[in-house]
Amino acid sequence: HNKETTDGSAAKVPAIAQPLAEKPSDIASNIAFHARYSPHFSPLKFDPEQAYYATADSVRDLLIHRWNETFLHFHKVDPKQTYYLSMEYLQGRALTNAIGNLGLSGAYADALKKLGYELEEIAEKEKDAALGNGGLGRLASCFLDSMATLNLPAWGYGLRYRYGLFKQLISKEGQEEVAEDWLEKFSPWEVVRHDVLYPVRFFGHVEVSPTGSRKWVGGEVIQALAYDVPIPGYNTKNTISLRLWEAKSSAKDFNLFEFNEGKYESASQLHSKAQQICAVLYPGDATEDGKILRLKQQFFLCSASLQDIIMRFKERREGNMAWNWSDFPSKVAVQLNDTHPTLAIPELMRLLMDGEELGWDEAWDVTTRTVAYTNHTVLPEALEKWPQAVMYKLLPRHMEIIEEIDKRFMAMIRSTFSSMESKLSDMQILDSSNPQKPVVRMANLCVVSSHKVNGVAELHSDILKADLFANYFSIWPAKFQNKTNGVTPRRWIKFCSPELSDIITKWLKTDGWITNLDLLSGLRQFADNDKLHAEWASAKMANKHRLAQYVLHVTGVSIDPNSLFDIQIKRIHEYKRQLLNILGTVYRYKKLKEMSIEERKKTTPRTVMLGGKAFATYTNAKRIVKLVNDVGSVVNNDPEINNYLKVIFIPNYNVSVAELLIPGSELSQHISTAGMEASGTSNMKFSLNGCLIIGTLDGANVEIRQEIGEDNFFLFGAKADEVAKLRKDRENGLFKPDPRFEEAKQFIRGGAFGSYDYSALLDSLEGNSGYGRADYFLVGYDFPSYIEAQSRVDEAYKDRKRWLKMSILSTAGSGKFSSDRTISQYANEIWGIKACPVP
Ligand code: CRA
Repeated sequence: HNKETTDGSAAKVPAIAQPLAEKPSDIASNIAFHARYSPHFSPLKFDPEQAYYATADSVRDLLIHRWNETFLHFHKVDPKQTYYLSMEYLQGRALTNAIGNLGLSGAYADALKKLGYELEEIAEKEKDAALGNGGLGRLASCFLDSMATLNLPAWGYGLRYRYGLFKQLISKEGQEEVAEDWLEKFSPWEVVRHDVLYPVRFFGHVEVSPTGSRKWVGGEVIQALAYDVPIPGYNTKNTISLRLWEAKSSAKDFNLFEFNEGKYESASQLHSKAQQICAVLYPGDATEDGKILRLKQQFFLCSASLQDIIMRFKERREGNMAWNWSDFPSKVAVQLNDTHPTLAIPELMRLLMDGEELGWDEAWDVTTRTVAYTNHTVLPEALEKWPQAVMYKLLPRHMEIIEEIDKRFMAMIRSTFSSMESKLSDMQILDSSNPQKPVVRMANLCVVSSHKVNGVAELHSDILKADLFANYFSIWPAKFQNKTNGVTPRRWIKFCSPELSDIITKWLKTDGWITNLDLLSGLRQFADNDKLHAEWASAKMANKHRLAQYVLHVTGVSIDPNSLFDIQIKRIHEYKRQLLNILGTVYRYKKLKEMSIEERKKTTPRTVMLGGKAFATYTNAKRIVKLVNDVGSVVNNDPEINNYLKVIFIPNYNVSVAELLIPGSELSQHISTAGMEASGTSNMKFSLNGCLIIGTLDGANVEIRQEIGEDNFFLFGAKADEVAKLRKDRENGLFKPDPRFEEAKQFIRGGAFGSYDYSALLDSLEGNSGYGRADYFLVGYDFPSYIEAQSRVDEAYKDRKRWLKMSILSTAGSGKFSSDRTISQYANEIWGIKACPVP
């Protein structure tokens, strides 16, 4: 195989004896080889877990081979590259995805059969890599898949958290969090790069030289060590990198003298400080210490990544005397995934000015042409504001730079847009309006310093322009764009629903839709076809059976695959209104109780499933989790009702659970208060899998409804532009609650679901809410139209032909929501990068 190492320098590498297997028999011997020679396991055993690791190792050989070729090719061609900076990646499992992207699913399944195993059984041994919280992190992972598949020269950068998102246990008390040890044994998908190591400084002070140049010195210095995860594209050789940084202290930071004197803790102080940085995803930031740690994480990601980017930029210019720093933006695009990596802006300025000796104007020009920012939320609590005092302490030089950016920005407004002067206090980066607690507004820093700013769905981008960033939009209209989110069709239909995928391929007479999702529209012409209906229904039913088995396994409750499977899975948040769902379900239960047996028999049986994690300190979200579980305990054990309704809380929702739930769903709920869900991405996955949506006109729902047709979407609720007035009315006592809403709440308050006191949760929906913002999320206002939309769902489900047609049309209309489309738009309209396929 040494002939395959294309680059001349690699010719020194001796021939590789171990074959890169692609045929089942070779793969089987390759897996056996890894099982035998892996240092991690006893050679006498070949249990499913060992089979997983050995299989992963054999896939890894293939990936590393392609990865090296990709890297060498990019190095040779030297195209402009995108660097995606994100504090979160929700990668989930890698094995099925990697094998599928390599086009080797069948070969691996056959090989494992020879060894006595089913591929699915082996794949389940893998732990989810959950280095993210929710949609934003999963989006980043879908983007990587699309970048690789589209052959784009791109890298992902993130942090290698020791513990990812917590594991959720459900007990009588509700949610419990325990650390999720995704690295318990090891991850076969990461390669540590011992030679890729950068120093990252914290604290210290700024030193001014006699010539006036400034330098950041002192403080503590932690090393950033690279761990690379290969990201294979689908049906291409291109395999790109997700580079995750780990924090390390160096041996010289270990005080052997102190240690020998018995001062163990102080001897290894920096070691434990380094360990803290990447210990957990998103530590709580309510305390001063927590804030510093979170800020340290953010800066650690930004500094290490930029040093790496600059190093690569310089390396590729070696031997070329004519290069100039102003070329940097024609080789490098940096995308900030929300404000979390905002510090990349002052860090790039610092590296260019203090390190490379550029003047302010040149550094500013390079920085602003390089960096672009994506906003993912308009929720005020998620718009980061760091106390200036904390920033001065941790990053003194960066604060100087931020102050200068702010000063120059204000001067520019005064001189060029004098009519905006009255808005300056809103637009400023530094907000000192509260002298007790002056802060840095990270979103403002991003907008001022980026060449492009985008929202993640049309409605959300419009809200940014009209509301959150309206002042900036008036001076820089061309800066603002929309990039509607998307999801990768590989993971989210091809691999998680192979039966349905095969049917689609058969009817479209091509599998081209997997990389050109618009082709799905070709299914429209068959939407009434009885043969397709039969195939479609049987694939859906198989997925429902698989899901029912899983539910039985994790909850002990058996559910009926002939009932309507109704699913809401996402982070638990008041704005996402799981409470509306459960109140609606409680109302349904009460009505069923009141019916005669004959009447009940005419209803549409439903299985309502909810899943999602609540942030550990978010009390109301945790109460919602408990309420769902309590309602489930009563309903599922009520012999009169449990043939017509079941309520299931799916524990520990994560990427691989989603891969089971979504293909098996028929109705999914995307019911946020209009204007609050920036996009949503699971809505796209459901609709792609032929699941119908009940939803509000919010986020990407708006575009999904446009694409699949109004008749195929169960719409209800207030519109985004009505929300402000409805809240005002509510505060002014003008809201008259629907009796059905009162009835549902009363039923819970009366103790129908146990003795737990839900008044604190339910009071948040009343005029007497402790927040002074009664029913801020308009659950009461939207309740009647929600109940009515649910009745329309029940009716539609009774008409099988109609339902199947709607289901097919949902899939047929989902072409727009491929992350391939989203990423092509970023590539063309923001990054200016082109495909660079490995020959
Ligand atoms: N919570 C939005 O709320 C959106 C994703 C990805 C979110 C979702 O509506 O689909 O981003 N916002 O764009 C966010 O994380 C910091 O803001 C999300 O995942």
